[in-house]
Parts: sequence; C-alpha cells; structure tokens
Amino acid sequence: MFEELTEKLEGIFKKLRGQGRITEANVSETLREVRRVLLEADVNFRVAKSFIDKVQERSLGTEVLTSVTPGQLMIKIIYDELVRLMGSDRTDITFSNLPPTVILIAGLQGSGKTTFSAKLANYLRHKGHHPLLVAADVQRPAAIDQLIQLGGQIGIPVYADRAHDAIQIADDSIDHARKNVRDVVIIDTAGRLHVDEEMMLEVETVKAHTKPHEILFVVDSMTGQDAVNSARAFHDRLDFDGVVLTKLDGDARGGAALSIRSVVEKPIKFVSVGEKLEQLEPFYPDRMASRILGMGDIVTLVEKVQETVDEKKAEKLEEKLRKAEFTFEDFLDQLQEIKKMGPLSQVLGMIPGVNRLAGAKDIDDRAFVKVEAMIHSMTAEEQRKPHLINGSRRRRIALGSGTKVQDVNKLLKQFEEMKRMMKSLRRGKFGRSPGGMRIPGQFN
Ligand SMILES: Nc1nc2c(ncn2[C@@H]2O[C@H](COP(=O)(O)OP(=O)(O)OP(=O)(O)O)[C@@H](O)[C@H]2O)c(=O)[nH]1
Ligand SMILES: [Mg+2]
Repeated sequence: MFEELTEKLEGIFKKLRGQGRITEANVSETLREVRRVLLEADVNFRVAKSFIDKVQERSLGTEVLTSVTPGQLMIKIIYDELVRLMGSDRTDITFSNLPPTVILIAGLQGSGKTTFSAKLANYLRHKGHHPLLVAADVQRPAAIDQLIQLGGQIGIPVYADRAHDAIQIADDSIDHARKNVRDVVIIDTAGRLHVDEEMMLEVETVKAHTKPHEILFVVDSMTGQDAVNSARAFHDRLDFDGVVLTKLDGDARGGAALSIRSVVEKPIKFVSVGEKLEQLEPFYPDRMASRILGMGDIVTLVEKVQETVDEKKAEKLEEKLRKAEFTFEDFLDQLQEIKKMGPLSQVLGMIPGVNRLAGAKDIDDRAFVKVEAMIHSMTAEEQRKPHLINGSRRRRIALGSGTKVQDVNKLLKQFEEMKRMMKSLRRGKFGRSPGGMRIPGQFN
C-alpha cells in the first residue's frame, strides 16, 4: 500500500535525521520535498499546501530548532499532521436504537460497492449482528446474481426481487428485515460510469424512502483526484456519512486517502484491501499514518491475528513477538494461521520494518510452500535453535526440501532480521512515546 509514497518520505526523513542541527533553511527544504512527494502521490494541491503550511508553522516554532533531536521531532510533527489530515479518530458506523439499522451504499460503477456490501455484512456478522443484504441494483441483471453469490459465500441472506424497481425493493427489504429479525439492512445500489442525474436521483429517492442511518460512499482509491471529485459530487447530493476506500491493495498512490477527508469533511470508515471477502479493515487515521511513513502497523496485525486465531493463541503469539522468542516451530504454526488472514505480502507489510526488507512486496503465497518445505526439513532442534544450522546442515535441508542452499541461507537471514526487529519491539522502541506516536527503532 502506497509503497512509492512511503519510500520517498523515508528518503526525506533519512536525510533529515542526518542533519545535526536544523535551521530554517533545512525546514523549508524538507517541506518543499514533502510537498513535491505529496503532489506526486496525487494529493489534492490545496490539501498539500495547507498540510505543508501547518507543518511549517509548527516546525518553525522554537521546538524543532532547539530540540536535541530536531529531525525526529519534525517527523513527529509530520506524523501528527498526517493523522489529523485523515481525521484523527476512528469513526464507526452509527447504529439505530430501533433496529433495523439501514445502511445505504453508493458510488460510481466498478468502485467496489457490491463487494464492499458483502464484506461489511460479513464484518458486522462477526460483531454479532444479523445483516440482510439488499440487491437494489437493477441496472445490470448480473448485479443481483453477483450479490446473491457473495451472500451465499458468507451465509448472509440476500433480498432480491427482479420484478420491481430499486426504490420498491429497498422499501420492501426493510419490512422483510423486520419480519425476519435482521438488525442491519445493507442496500447495494447501482453505479454509473460518471456522476449522472439519473443515478443521483435514484439514490436520492432510495435515501428519502428508506431514511438510512448511515450512507457510505464507496470509492476506488486508484482513481486519485477523480475519487476526490466524485466524492464531492456525491456529497453535494447525498450528504453521506462516511467514505469507504477500495483497492488499497493495488498501486494507489495515496492521493485519495490523504485528500478525501479534508475535501468533503467526512470520515473514512473502512478500507478494502483485496477481492476476498475478509479483506476489509476499519480505518484508523493514526495507523494509516504510521503505514504511510513506513512505520508498519503492528496493532492492525495483532488485531487481525486475534480475529483469525483463537484468543489464547493470539496472546501467546503477541507475547512471543514481543519477547522475540519466536522459533521456526512457531513460524510454521503461524504460517497456517497467517494464510487465513489474506495474501502474505499484505500481512507482512504491517510488521514494522518488513515493508523495507528487500523483496517483501513481492512475496506471494507460493513462496511459502518452499519455506514450509525447508522448515519441515529441519530437525526439531534446528527449528528451535536456528543458530545450529551450519554449512552442512544447510546443504542437508536444501536437499531434503528440494531447494538450493541459497534459499536456505536467505530464509535464515530473513528469520534473523525478523527476530532483530522483534527485539526492538521488546525494547519498547515501538512502544507508544508520551506524545502518542509509535517511533520505530531506526528513528532513535
Ligand atoms: N483488488 C481489489 N479489487 C476489488 C476490491 N474491491 C472490489 N474489487 C474488485 O473490483 C471489481 C468491481 O467491484 P464491484 O463490487 O462489482 O463494484 P461495484 O461498485 O458494485 O460495480 P457496479 O455494480 O458495476 O457499479 C470486482 O472485480 C471486485 O472484485 C479491492 O479492495 N481490491
Ligand atoms: Mg455492484
């Protein structure tokens, strides 16, 4: 996610940390670079300008120039402002006291509305709700089938009615939910290629009829500034409550994520990070800012682990991660669990530092078949004490797993790097500083 933006910001920070003393000239130079990087990531130019102005104002306050670690303080200011730019706090969905809670999903064609509707139903179900999906997209006959199919995959009922229009369907679905004790109604609507009057009228009418408690605007984050423009257009007509950014797993540059909140003044509530139905994450501005700055996102990772593995196991894993007592045995154990969480490159990207490891981005699940084979070829003792694995053992493991010695070397090296990173976790370097920021080791 946002690799290019992260890489460039890291480059700027590296330079900044190299400066013993920071002068007004350094600050301006740094901010000029940050501004350029933001614009290259397709951040709205007004948003970028006001962002830079704020960081500049705070950086030129006496703090930074007199601080003993001026570079780090400036990075913290940039982090704080990024968090603020994306809305500061997490905003959840509003539920009605009088069920069913009606959630209307709107957005342009192909933005990911139908996929998101199913993901949201799945997500809410795990939180103890009983959602009903409503196929109110009658533009394309296939849209109804698509939702029915997705609902089937996750065992969520879908209300569909091929004989009526979207407004009638939406109206009827709420009665249907009441009768069938469904406490959340998620209405998937039709999109159009461009913002057009017909679509807006239809969604507006559905809104007027169903009086949703929550209207979510779904937007493809790969579309950059167009995303921001369509958000504005939908906002003018629908006054939606929150934004869902989709396809953050693709090569979106970050512009939409960073601009949308301050342009429409509505919170981003969820991000969608893949085609699989479990690839949905609640949006936290602070976590996103750490990810953008290349600080990883250990909290999201731990949460994901908790969702997928049982509580006890997750606690154990977290402790092991923190104590860096992680062995190849644990690694193998976790591989099975991790596989359930989604593509590995994504999961790994959330571990601080891993996103910087060479090749981490390109890891795909197939690579782990090889890794599993190598670990299986180790003896139990070797799995627990990898330092025992000398040259001849490496050759034996390679032979046993049908890999090359270089592969075994690489695995051992990566494992050591991982452990080193975890050690810095243990030392508390990733712990929350008094200012509320997670500061990775390399910034100290
Ligand atoms: N990679 C990736 N693909 C996604 C994501 N969300 C949706 N998609 C894909 O994007 C395509 C369009 O998604 P839909 O959910 O059908 O979009 P829609 O907004 O309902 O489209 P219309 O009903 O035609 O307006 C599908 O192929 C989805 O699998 C995501 O977060 N990541
Ligand atoms: Mg659809």
